[in-house]
This record gives sequence, C-alpha cells and structure tokens, in this order.
Amino acid sequence: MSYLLINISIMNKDLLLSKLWEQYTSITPSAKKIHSLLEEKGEKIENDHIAIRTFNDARVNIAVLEKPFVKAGYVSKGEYVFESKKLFARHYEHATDNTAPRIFISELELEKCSEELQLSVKELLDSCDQSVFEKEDLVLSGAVWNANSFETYNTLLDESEYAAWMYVYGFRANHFTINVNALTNFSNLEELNSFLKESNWRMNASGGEIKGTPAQLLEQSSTLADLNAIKFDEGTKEIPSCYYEFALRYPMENGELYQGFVASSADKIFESTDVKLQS
Ligand code: OOG
Ligand code: NI
Repeated sequence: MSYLLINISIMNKDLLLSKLWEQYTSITPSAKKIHSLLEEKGEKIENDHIAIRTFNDARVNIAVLEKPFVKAGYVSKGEYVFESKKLFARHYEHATDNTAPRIFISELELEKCSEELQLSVKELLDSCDQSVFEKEDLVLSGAVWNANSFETYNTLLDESEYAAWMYVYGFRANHFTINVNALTNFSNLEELNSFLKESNWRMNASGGEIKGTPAQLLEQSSTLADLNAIKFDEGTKEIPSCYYEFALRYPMENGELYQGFVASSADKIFESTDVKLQS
C-alpha cells in the first residue's frame, strides 16, 4: 500500500508535461489554435522543448526548478549566459527517451540587478509560506506571491522585462515548441512562418523572424505572446503571457541532429513576451 502511495506521489514525465501544457494553454489560447490548425493539415505535432523561468534566489533557482525533471529522468546538458539580460540558463535532455522534449530553464541573476529589484524579489519570496518552495509541483504553481500591484510590475519592467513577466506569471512553461523537422507540409521555417502569418498570427521579429542559421545547426521562430487580462489593485491590464515557438534542427558532422540551443538566438526568443514588441 505505501509502495503504491509513493509511486503516485512522484509525477512521471508525461503527467508533468501534460499538466504544464494544460496550464500553458489556459493563458495562451493561440498555442491551442495553432496546434489544431496544423493538425487539421494532417500534422502530428512533436514537442522540441519547453522553457521555464525563475530567479536565482536559492529558494527557487534552477537547482530547485530542475528537481521534478531530474526525478522524471532528465539530465543537465548545456549552459548558456545572457549578459545584457542578466540571465543564466541550462538545458536538459531525457536520459533514455529521445522523443521527450528538451527542458530549458533560465534564472535572473539577482546580484547583477539593482538593489531595488533585489529587494523587491526578496520581499515577494519572503511573503510566501516558505513550504511552497519545497512542493513537487512548484514548477506548476504560477505566481505563488501576491502579484497585485501594477506599479511593482512597471517598476520591474523598467529594469527587466523578464522580472516583470516572472512577477505576474511565475512558475509555469512560458512556451512549448513545435519540432519543425517532424512536420510534413513545411520543408523549412520560412514556409511555416508564411503559413502562420497568412493565418494572421504575429511573429516575434526581433533580430529577424528566423533566429539562427543552418551553420549554427538550429533555426527558430516564435509568435508574439498572447495578451492576457490581469487584475491588479489599480485595475485590469492586458499583460503578455506566453508564446509558441518553432524549431528546425540540422545534423552535425556525425549525422545526428544538434540537440542544444544557441545563446544569440535565445536572447531574441526571450523577447517574445516583451510588451514593447506588441505595438
Ligand atoms: C526562453 C527563451 C530561449 C530558446 O529556445 O532559445 C528559448 C524564455 O523565453 O524563457 O526558449
Ligand atoms: Ni525556446
């Protein structure tokens, strides 16, 4: 009996990913619609990767957020540094299931931010029941603090769009990514992007609609995040939530597809949630 209970309490990979998808699509209706649109064309959608954001405070840093994935069989692979955005990231691959999506987890390097931002994040984390940070489903818990101040949102936004997004949306997948190699109707990212734009979806054009080159072994594009109504003390405001990404991988010299990420491209993909790209 206790054996059974222990097994139930450990979230397996598929359950974790399906819960993340459910939570993501609940504030990203465009992802569900694009998914269906491609299925209607006969595509079977495969997921290249998902991404999670956090702060590097020891209570919620990458080492904390990676736990459910490591438990589910993922191993840490690449490391990425984003100097101007003050971010650090790692990506994870599943040890045995090569159809499992990669996981990309980034964290804001608080010590590189202003004292004001550091204090504001510390206050948010201090305000929480500290046991929440130990929960197995922290990664599915959204903003575990009271994100009710539009003023705080704007102050964070002035310094770091990433911090402002985290304030409102917290722990969740901020995007899923369609594996373009597995699509049958589109032979490259240009064709897919044209199809999406014809269907009136807006793409992130920061640094060009297609990030990366065949020589870098990875090409990526993404939609602009959906706008989601958030109730602040000051009133309801539309705040960019999550986006959908598209990734095309190229083979390395040994013939195997490149598995990692490209920091210069990721730097621009992060901006898919930036309100400044919406106008
Ligand atoms: C992650 C952005 C980077 C990629 O595929 O390069 C990324 C984020 O927006 O949190 O996902
Ligand atoms: Ni991505």
